[in-house]
Amino acid sequence: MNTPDNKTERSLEACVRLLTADCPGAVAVIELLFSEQPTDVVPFFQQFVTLSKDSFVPDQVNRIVYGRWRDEDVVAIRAAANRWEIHCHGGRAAISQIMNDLETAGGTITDSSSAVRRPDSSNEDLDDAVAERALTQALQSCRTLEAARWILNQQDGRLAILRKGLRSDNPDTRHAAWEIVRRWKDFARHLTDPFRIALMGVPNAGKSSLMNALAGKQRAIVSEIPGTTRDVLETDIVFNGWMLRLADTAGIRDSAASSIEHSGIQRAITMMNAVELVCVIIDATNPVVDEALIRQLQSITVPYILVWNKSDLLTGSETQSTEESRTNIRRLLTAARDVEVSAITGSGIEQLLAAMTETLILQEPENDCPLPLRGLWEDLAEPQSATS
Ligand SMILES: Nc1nc2c(ncn2[C@@H]2O[C@H](COP(=O)(O)OP(=O)(O)OP(=O)(O)O)[C@@H](O)[C@H]2O)c(=O)[nH]1
Ligand SMILES: [Mg+2]
Repeated sequence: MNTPDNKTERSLEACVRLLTADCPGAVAVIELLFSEQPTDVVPFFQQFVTLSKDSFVPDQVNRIVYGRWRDEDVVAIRAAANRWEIHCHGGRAAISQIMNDLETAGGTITDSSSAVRRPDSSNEDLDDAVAERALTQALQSCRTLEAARWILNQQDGRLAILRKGLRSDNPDTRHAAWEIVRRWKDFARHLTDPFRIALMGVPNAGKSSLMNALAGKQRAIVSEIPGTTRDVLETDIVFNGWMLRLADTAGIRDSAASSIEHSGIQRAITMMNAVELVCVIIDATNPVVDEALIRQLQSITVPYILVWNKSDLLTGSETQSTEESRTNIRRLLTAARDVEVSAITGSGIEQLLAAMTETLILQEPENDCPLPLRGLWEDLAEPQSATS
């Protein structure tokens, strides 16, 4: 392969900018903005990159080509006539290698926050600028490869079209665009923000043990003494490309042993309004859910899952009263899902994670759907009815 060491003399008249966050991530995107449409872009890239000859079609905008930059796999995209994007591994070494090479070749490194908005822009230009900024910010904030893929898929101009649609004078166009925002804004938000999930239940049900099992590490203190967890303790995990922020909470019971435990219970109940999913953890060998928690669950719109923990202790011949307690809980609580797990053996943990994400994400958008990323639409006035 060619390397910068045997490169031809060629000065790069382009600005080089890191579009993704200046910290380690799954992928990084480096923008190469030529001052004018380059004519000899193939030899330029060949200084650095081994590309499949057949795949390299420099005249085509939005053409994706795969190659290697020294030892790093890269994807290069001609995003516009004079604008290229190089997607590489998000580690610091890969980013600085490529940026250094481009700077050595004559490129000017510019700040990632440099403005994309020109002061004399028309509304149309502004839509393009807002769309580009929303895309850049989403890329900088996402933390998983899957989220980065969803976001990168948006860079074919569809966001600017969506933005124009939201402001369109044509009521049908405007309505269709706002429908996309209503339908997919939560999905789009969670490409960068974690879903928040509370683990709740009576003391000793195994909430902290389950949090540790889900996180794969000893994050929370576990003990056989009821009332061990006093405060909300959060930890982030990733499942199937989705970020989940789990909150372990104080066990809910009427007879709090201290004012500290009582405060913890109040915080746990308040937490229910701040999350998008509640996992009700129940000791399957002694199925109890506190009445206060049952009342809360019956009154909120947040979905919940019943998680029957300590399945490793089930013998298959539980007493009649255990069975009746289970049936009674299922009768009182209309859960989105019902999962049996063991925080100790790990059995059912995968199913619980799948149940969480399936409850949180009921549907995924089509591949060609524009996503209402943060910053793209919030400043616009949403019409009140379908005909407005
Ligand atoms: N056999 C078995 N024991 C479990 C399981 N999960 C938790 N335990 C045990 O149950 C006891 C209580 O576990 P914790 O995780 O501290 O329970 P908690 O719900 O967080 O309790 P509080 O913080 O007091 O509300 C500990 O002795 C755990 O080892 C399980 O799946 N199987
Ligand atoms: Mg606990």
